[in-house]
This record gives sequence, structure tokens and C-alpha cells, in this order.
Amino acid sequence: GKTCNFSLDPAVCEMIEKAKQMGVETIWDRYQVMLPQCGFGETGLCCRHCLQGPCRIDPFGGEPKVGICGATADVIVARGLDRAIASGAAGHSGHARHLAHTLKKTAEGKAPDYAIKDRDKLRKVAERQGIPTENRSDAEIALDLAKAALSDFNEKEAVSWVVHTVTENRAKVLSEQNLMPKGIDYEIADIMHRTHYGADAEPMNLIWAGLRCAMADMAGSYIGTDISDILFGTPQPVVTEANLGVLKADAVNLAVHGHNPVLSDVIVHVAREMEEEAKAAGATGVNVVGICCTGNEVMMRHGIPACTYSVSQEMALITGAVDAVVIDYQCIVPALATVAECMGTKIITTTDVTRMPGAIHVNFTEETAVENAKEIIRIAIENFTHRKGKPVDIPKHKSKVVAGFSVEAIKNALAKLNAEDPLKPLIDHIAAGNIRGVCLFVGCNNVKITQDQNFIAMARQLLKENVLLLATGCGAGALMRHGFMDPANVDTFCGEGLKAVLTAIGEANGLGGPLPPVLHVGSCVDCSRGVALAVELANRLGVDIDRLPLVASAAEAMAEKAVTIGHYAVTLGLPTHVGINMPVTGSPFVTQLLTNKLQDYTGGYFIVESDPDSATKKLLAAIDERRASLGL
Ligand code: BF8
Ligand code: SF4
Repeated sequence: GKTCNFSLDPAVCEMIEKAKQMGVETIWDRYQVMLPQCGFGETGLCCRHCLQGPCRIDPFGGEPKVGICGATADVIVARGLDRAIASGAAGHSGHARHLAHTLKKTAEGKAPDYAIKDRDKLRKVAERQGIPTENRSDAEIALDLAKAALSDFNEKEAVSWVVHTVTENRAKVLSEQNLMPKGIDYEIADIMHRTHYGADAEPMNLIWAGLRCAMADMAGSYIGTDISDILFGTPQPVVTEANLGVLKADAVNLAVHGHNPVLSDVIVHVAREMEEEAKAAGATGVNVVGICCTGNEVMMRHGIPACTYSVSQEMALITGAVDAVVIDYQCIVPALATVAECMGTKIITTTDVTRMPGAIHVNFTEETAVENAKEIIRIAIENFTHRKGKPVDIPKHKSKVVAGFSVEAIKNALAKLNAEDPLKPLIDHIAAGNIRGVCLFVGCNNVKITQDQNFIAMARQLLKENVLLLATGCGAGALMRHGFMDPANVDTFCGEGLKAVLTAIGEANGLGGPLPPVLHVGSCVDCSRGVALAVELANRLGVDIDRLPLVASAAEAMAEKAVTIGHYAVTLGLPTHVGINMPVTGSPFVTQLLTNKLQDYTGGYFIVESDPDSATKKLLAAIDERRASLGL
């Protein structure tokens, strides 16, 4: 297919062309209008934290050197970064709190449309969190677990979802370094307090609060994954497809967009029950497709195909084939409402935190979930009747995807090689060099980068160097639509060592072939699965996370949530690549701290590198350095 300057995805390029012909404005048009972007904002040197401002510092050392209140460049940058981290943490943990309430209502019998789907995981998580399980019913355990999760939002000695999830040594390091969060909401509020006018003016102290808040974010994300698995099932490998080609001209196309499976998982089930209603309206059925992370959630658990992700979300609507988009929250661009109006798509909002003018609002509650889902699907069916028979432009492109690699699924697969000690084969292959290291690809697409360019360039090189790749979020979306999750491409993409490992595991599991080149471990909250795997490996080896040949990369980061994930990754001890400049370069102090000095405290550090080839080299160097320190 033909690519363009904006995206390496030919399906997206086709739709950009169509949008241009139709005169529909897209994110790439709006970006052009925005250029040149403000240099003060880019470097983090703009402050609006009080009504005397805005203040901005000259990035070249001239005047003004401080804000009206005397805040230095270091203070302004650190405060701005802190607020981004707090916002990201609020997003992930708001999602987690929603799930905790759903679990609580389920346990109390107030949410009849939900159930404990993975009893085994419920017990494992409860035991890990110190909640008794013996001779207790699911409901009793679930209620305690939900309460424990909710209590982690308040101020306490330490967030239990950090204490019980990281290695013993990491918990000690966090406590000693004053990086152990005291409560998820507490840390977010603490940042809003200390970044207020005339509060914290010590840059290092400010960054430390940011790292603590990022650890609170990890806890929130972890709660999100745990409870999602308990309520909706722990993902197991599943075969499906990705890209705009998954839309069907003659079906009711309903896109689930946003993040939380509390909504999308129910939609998937109810849609399957409403096939007949769709057929009665002249459709071949209801085709539920995913956009962004909620798409990852239902792909991992139900094989729902992914339509598109992140920066190209408008393109799904440009096809003219999407009858309705139902959204929960986060990463849904406001422009979607405008494109929807042009294209005749219905936008359905479902939560109070994400409403949109022009949208239909269905107040989705756990108490009425199935009823709400039916209403939503009926809106899509009804809208299909207006579209029926009209021409649509669905790009042909789609890729085969094998998804669903929860840590449990990875360990199950490895157990076929060694039932008593499933991690041993993985460790042996790392020691032997068949696997040089592990890299977790996370985060978004960003309009500043040709879509998928960094992901593809880096994944290609790292796979050739036998680095085992995991991916979450829109990074997973990027890699899947370019064939990186199709086992048939192992030969093309992987180095000999990695190829042999993926094939051995695949064949031991009766797949008749290898695992896919890149393992899809889920949505962005599921970066917690990467943490879980790292912690298991570290415990098995008897070292802390910062010694493992394990790195992370947000090659096309965009959202504040991605900024927050990056900060918990470095706090956990990982070398963490970011392919986009964060607004910190206006402070050499903050830049140095995050990219270098932090290593002395946590073992982790940022690698900010926009060139994918250099970024790959730096990640490989970090992997090799850690191998050497382990004597490999
Ligand atoms: O939480 S990768 S654009 S959809 S923030 Fe958003 Fe970024 Fe996508 Fe998922 Ni994550
Ligand atoms: Fe300016 Fe200080 Fe107010 Fe920020 S807090 S806008 S630097 S006076």
C-alpha cells in the first residue's frame, strides 16, 4: 500500500486523502495550523500557576531569568512536569477506581450484569494483598479486595498495591528514598498543593513528589489490571485482526473507544445477543471493533478486532462505515464530534468525565449495564438503517494478530517447556543470549511523528538483535497493524536466537508454529503486566529490577498518562526511552536529574532520543550493560 508523510499505515493515508477531498479537517491539518509551536511551552518554561502570570523564562539565558514571583526555570519546569504526572495518575487511577466500585457492587449483589469471571485470579490477588481466602465465598473475598483497593486512594502509611507488587528490595529502596506513595489520591492532591503559588520551590523535591505520584499511578494501573481480569477474565492467546479493513460495509459497525472494560466488555456480550435485531434491520450482524485501549481490553479477552488507534481515530469515521462510536473516557479527541457530524456517525458518551456537544448521552451505570448496552447498540442499528446501501470507503488493509499475552498466559506457555519452573526456560534463553534482553513498547502515537515510524524502525532492529518485545496501548496497536503480531512474520522480523525461542514455545503449545514476533500484553494500564513479569523475573533471579536486561520505550509518546508511566518505569529501575521531547529541556537541572542522576537513586533513567536508530543503539547498550553486570 501507499504511505504518506503523515503515517506509515496505508489505510490511514487513504483516509487522509479522502478527508482532504471531502474538506474534512483532521489532526494533521490542525497541527499544520499550530506551527510554529511556542518555544516557551516546548521547553517547559511557561508558567500560569497564578493570576500574575503568565510568566516565561528566556531559554537562552537572557531576561527574564525568573518569573514574577521569583520562580526559576528549574522550579517552573519541575512544577509543570509534576502536574502532567498528576494528571496521568488521575486518569489511570480514575479508571481503576471505577473498576473497584464495579467489583464492590458485584460483591454486594448490586450489579447483576457483572460476575467474578476469574475466581483463581481473585484468590491469587487477594492472597498477594494479604486478604484471607480460606473458606470464604467469592463475594466475601471480592468485597474485601474492592475495599482494599479503594483504601489505597486515601492517605495511609504506604499504598498496598505498591508494597505487595514490587520486589522486596524495591519496596525498601522506595521507602528509604522517600518514593513510597502514601495514597493514590493523596499523591495527586499533594502535587496540586506543592505546585500552587508560593509552595514548593526546591526542584529536586518537586521531582521527587512527581516520582512518588508516578508510583501511585503504577498502583492504580495495577489495580485496574487485577480487577479487570477478575471481572472479565485473564487474557489468553486469541487470534484476530487489526486495521481499518476490519470494518464491514454491510454490518452495523459499532466502535468502542476509550479505556474501561466496565463498558466495552458488556457491549461485546450484548452485541452478540442482538445479532437478530441487526439482521432484521438489514445488516449482516453487529460488528464491534475497538479504538484505543478499550479496544485492547476486548481484543485481549474476546478477540474483538482493532479498528485503529490514537492519532488516526478520526480516520475510522472518514470511512463512512462507522455507525456509532461509544466512548467512556480518555484519548477521545474532541474533534471526533465534528467528523462524526460530517460522516453521519453517532457519538455516544457514557460517563460524566467525558461528554461532548452533539453526542447522545447514555448514563451508563453498573446497575443497569445490559439495559444501557442494548440502548447503545440500538442507536447503532438505527443509524445503520440510514447508511444501508450507501457507498463507503473501507481500506482493504488489515493484519492478522495473535494477542492476549497476560503474564499468566506467558507462564502457561512456558510451563509447556518446564512445568515446575516456568520462568527457567526464559531465564536460560536470556543467559544463553538467544534472548538478548526484553523491551516493553508503550504509549501513544503523536502527530509530531509520522505515525508508527519510530515503533516500526525500533521494533525491526530490536527483533533482529534478538530482543524479546512486549507491547501495550497504542504502541501495541502500531505494531499489530504492521504485522508484528502475526506469527507468520517471525522469519522476516526476528534474529535466529529469538526465532528459535518463539518457535520452541509455540510448538510446545501445539500452535504448529511460533509465537508472534511481538507479544501483546494489553492496554496502557496493563503496563502493570510488564511490571509483574519484571518482578517475577527479578525474584526468580534473586536480583532487583534495575539489574535485569529489561528496558521500556515510549517511542511516540503523547498523553500525560504516558509521561506518568515513563516516570514509574524509571522509579522501578528501568532505562526508559522517550522518542518525543518532554517539556523539561528548559531546565538543565531537571533534564540531568531525569536522564542521568536518577540512576544513583533508583537505577532507572530516561533516554530522550527522537532518532529511532540512535534510540535502538542506546537501548541495546543499556541491555548489554545490565547483562554484563549479571556476568552474562
Ligand atoms: O491509555 S497509548 S493515546 S489510548 S494514553 Fe491514549 Fe496513549 Fe493510546 Fe490508551 Ni495509553
Ligand atoms: Fe509567574 Fe510565579 Fe505566577 Fe508562575 S506562579 S505565573 S512564575 S508569578
